[in-house]
Amino acid sequence: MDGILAAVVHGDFDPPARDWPQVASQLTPLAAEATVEVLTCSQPVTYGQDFGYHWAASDGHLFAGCTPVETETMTVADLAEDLYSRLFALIEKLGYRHPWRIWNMIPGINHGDGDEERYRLFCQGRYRSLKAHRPDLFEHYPSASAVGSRGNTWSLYFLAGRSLGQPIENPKQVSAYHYPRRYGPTSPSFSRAYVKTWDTGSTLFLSGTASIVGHESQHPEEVSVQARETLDNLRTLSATASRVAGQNFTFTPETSILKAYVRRPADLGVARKHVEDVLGPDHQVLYLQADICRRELLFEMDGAIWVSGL
Ligand code: 3EB
Repeated sequence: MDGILAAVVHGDFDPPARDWPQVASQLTPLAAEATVEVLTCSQPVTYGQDFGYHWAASDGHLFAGCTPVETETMTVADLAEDLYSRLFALIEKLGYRHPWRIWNMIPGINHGDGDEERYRLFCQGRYRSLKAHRPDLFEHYPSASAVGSRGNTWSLYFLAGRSLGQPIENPKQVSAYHYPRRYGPTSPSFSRAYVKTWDTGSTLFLSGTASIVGHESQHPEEVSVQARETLDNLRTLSATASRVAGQNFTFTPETSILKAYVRRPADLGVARKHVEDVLGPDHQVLYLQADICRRELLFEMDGAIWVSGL
């Protein structure tokens, strides 16, 4: 099959069976009943299932995803470790050893107090798996998002390839993998962004980006200013990536896609107004209800920018 790599389904929609992976994000769109993200590809694609993941592979890259239901038999950290260990086994087996971009949707991400918060336990499990299987990725992590879903089903999907890309950090933010102890016993294993360049162009993957400066959350409980700070961080990231990679990554409706994660559905209007003030009204942004990995954060965005024709 030439053309479709995968579909990521947001919201209440059960697509008819297809050859390609169809992964439910477990998140609900705020401005539509359901939205399907279709990942396309200009090369022939083959499909399969291994280690609990549905995958799609072209010559250049691999997509895979899984949506395990959480049961009481495993702790959050053990489940995260298991998902990542199977991810590493899969990319090893298929020969796409370099993860570029990972999305993690974690049920009840803010449940539990202090170091027992589920996000912190997730970070521990992810780190344990990295340490066991891929210490070469330390501080050379893929781009990622980790947000909270409702219900008891996880969603983890990713893109990987046969060659390395370039991790990018945000000079305005402490690298997440250097966050101080107060955010948890194991700092989060992701890079702020990741550039992948090949023959026909270059893609900048932007990690989940929130209203954090240094390592501290800014403007707690104020969604409007959090949106501004988030967009400012995204702009700093795209400028940094452009300099590092010698590319011109810009946010235009033709060259970028964005998702916005909004914790409280009632904040959609305010969040959207601030996004449109900065990006203009023509930019397509997919608004999803999601919990954010720190309780005081109400808003986060991620996305990608591409440049074609090198
Ligand atoms: C932050 O900047 C917000 O643990 O993989 C953003 C993106 C966040 C990815 C992850 C967490 C992750 O710390 C949270």
